[in-house]
Amino acid sequence: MDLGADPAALQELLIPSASEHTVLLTNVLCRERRSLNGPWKAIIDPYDTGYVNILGAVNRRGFHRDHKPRSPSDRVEYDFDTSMELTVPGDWNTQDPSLLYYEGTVWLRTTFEGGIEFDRSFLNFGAANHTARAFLDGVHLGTHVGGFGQFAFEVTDLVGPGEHSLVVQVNNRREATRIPAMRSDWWNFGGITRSVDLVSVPGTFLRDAWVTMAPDGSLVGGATVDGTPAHVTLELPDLGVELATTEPNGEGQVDLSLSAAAAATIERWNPGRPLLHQVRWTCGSDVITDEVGFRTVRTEGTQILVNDEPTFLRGISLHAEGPTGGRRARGADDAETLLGWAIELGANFVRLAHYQHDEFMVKEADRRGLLVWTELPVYWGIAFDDEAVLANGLAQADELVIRDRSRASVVLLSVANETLPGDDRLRFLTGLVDRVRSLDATRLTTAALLTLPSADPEVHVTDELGAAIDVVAINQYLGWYYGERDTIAETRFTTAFGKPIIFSELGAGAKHGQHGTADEIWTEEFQAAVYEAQIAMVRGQNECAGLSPWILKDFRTPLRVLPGVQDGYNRKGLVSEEGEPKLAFSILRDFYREIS
Ligand code: GCB
Repeated sequence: MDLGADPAALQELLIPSASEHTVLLTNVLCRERRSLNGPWKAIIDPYDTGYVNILGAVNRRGFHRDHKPRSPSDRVEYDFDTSMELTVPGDWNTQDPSLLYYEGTVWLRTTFEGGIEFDRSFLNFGAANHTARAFLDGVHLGTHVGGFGQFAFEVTDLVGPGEHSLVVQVNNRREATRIPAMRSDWWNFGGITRSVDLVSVPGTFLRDAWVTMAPDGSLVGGATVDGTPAHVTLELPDLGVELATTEPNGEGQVDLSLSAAAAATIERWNPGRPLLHQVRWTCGSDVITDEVGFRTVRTEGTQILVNDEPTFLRGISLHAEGPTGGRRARGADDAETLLGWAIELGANFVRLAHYQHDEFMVKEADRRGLLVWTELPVYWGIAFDDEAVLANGLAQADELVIRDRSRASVVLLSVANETLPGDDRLRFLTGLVDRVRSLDATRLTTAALLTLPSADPEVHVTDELGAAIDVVAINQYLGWYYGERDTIAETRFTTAFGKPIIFSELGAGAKHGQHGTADEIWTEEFQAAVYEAQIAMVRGQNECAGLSPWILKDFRTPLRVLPGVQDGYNRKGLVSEEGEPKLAFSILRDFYREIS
């Protein structure tokens, strides 16, 4: 190919725009697996020279080959072995000061010993932001596009005895046709940000298996058999339940159900009182054991009902940022600390914004009895008129929903945050809502809607997306971006939809340790006063079914540049980026204690 003859084809070769050869495995944390986490070797490649040569063709000695010189005169202009190290999982931005603002390509390499006792093997990635192309011993495995979803590649025929080189090209450049797109109020952490595992399974295995409780109290679920068609059984040993399925359909899928009458004796999982039952899936020699809770969730008029009880969502929003150090969150320990803070706050609900979080978070929420909102990164400035963007949005929706279908904690599935009304946007987002519902009809759909300043004490939300979703979520910043603080208490939010309203965002910025009067911006007192006024408003707002103020912890963002105050952090946290509580933490905690 002549370099420059077809710039679009060249660009596609440099950084692919669509996923290829990926598999979505669920229940990975319940499976036999070998962790490939740890120090990986890394080469920074801002000009994307690692894969494609100057003639526009794949470089036969490119970085993906992890090539070594064959003789003393052999010219190889890279060497993973002597290159820098980056820890996986981890964002690259906070591991090396020169990478803090880096947006581009980094090549990461690990080596591991092959020789697997099981019949089939998959390399599973918890997430890599944003586009990841993987190579095993130079063989192209495939590509994943989307910074927060889980993906795997089958490597059964490639992991024989001996040492193997796994190279992953990760690119986190912002693009107008990615989701999220060019601008977001959080750090564009690049890298392999969640665990990498070599997962071993029998020849025929359950690629996916899930069970949950539907709004009518019945159990529904399903499984996907990969391999020779075989029967699947689901046992709930402590409940004496055993369900066997029919033969899988042409796609290997089976459905499962247990009537509400038969499921009536199952003791429920409740927010604050989590109860998990052992669940065992069997398909031939493949056995998966998990702990699953059962609860119903539905709406009735303007209320949200959990186990048929009206339940007010005492929530808080979270980014996937670790408890300290302003880095990407990862693993079970971060999940335990972050959700522990939410529980200290008196929360029964967390909004996991603005993209899918680590699976450890929802597992921990199941264990701690927290209700969860999960969310797609469909955020400011998406190219709603682009079919390829919609295709990627649908793929990200599949990943968001399918991974967590057995999690009792997950009750709300959000398709978007603050998108401007318009025909293309409505078509795009209703497409996502339909897809989410087709994958899982047992949970509630939502989207965080933008509300704009209004002089009127009654804010009437008319966004037509409200007709398509189950719960109308409202982001509003009265007392911060607009509105007088002393008029917040009497403000009323209404909608034309007769559905529950939750305030998915509200808040104000404060620098931890900065004190003054409630009229001095950036002080803890100012932030606390906004919370007091907002709480007064919530008390008087009959249709309100809950809130998830913005946000638990100060988080890194390039949008916040005020020296000495923001220094690259959004300061709306109830705790600082190092976990120190601000005054507003106790204001919200006291309110939650009072109403719980
Ligand atoms: C919003 C966004 C959130 C921002 C927040 C803010 O409306 O949804 O991502 O971080 O406001 O602090 O302005």
